[in-house]
Amino acid sequence: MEKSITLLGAPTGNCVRAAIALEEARIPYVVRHVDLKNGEHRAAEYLALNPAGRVPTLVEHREGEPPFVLSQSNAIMLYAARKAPGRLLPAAEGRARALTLERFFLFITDVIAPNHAAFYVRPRGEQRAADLLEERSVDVLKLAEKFVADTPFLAGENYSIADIAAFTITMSVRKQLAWSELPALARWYSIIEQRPAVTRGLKAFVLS
Ligand SMILES: N[C@@H](CCC(=O)N[C@@H](CS)C(=O)NCC(=O)O)C(=O)O
Repeated sequence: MEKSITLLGAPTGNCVRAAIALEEARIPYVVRHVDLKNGEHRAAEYLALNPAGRVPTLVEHREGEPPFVLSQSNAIMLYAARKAPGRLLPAAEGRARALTLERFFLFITDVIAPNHAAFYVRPRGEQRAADLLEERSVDVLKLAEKFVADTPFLAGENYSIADIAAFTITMSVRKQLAWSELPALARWYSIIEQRPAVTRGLKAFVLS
């Protein structure tokens, strides 16, 4: 059955994580740019797909079926992981899978979410709140130094969605980190950065 996938988005961390996961899972997709500056994400056509008016959105088209829509970056990552059994998330229920999900959600809920909250409140004049949220986010991010001290990846021996989640946020706060105190994290960062799928995902929403 004919199938095609469109990833709608913009050059933001949430969109790039989704793109990297699709790239790593070798899922073919086409990018459709959503112009945030001009409010395209608040237009009726986009809201029909993603009622929250946020990016990214994945739309899977199959001949003869209504489109299947995912409107959360983390759901898109899990969808990609499911299509690439064992490569981004251990397939079997068990400790390795539980640990991977633990590290994935630690970054999503305790690092990325407060960082985004800071980004939201700062331009609204809440400097102190923004500083506190950023500090809280970076404090948790720094825990990753221990995770990668004895293993190459965040959840152990294998690359996973936890590394993708951690990579984009680490990239966006890299200038705030005291890298000399984070040698294992620095090594991990340079390994992830060099992955071809990461390079492609980082470029997915760059307008040429
Ligand atoms: N929980 C959503 C959050 C999506 C989100 O906040 N996206 C931001 C860009 S990173 C956005 O669309 N911002 C535009 C706006 O809020 O107007 C996800 O992970 O997909």
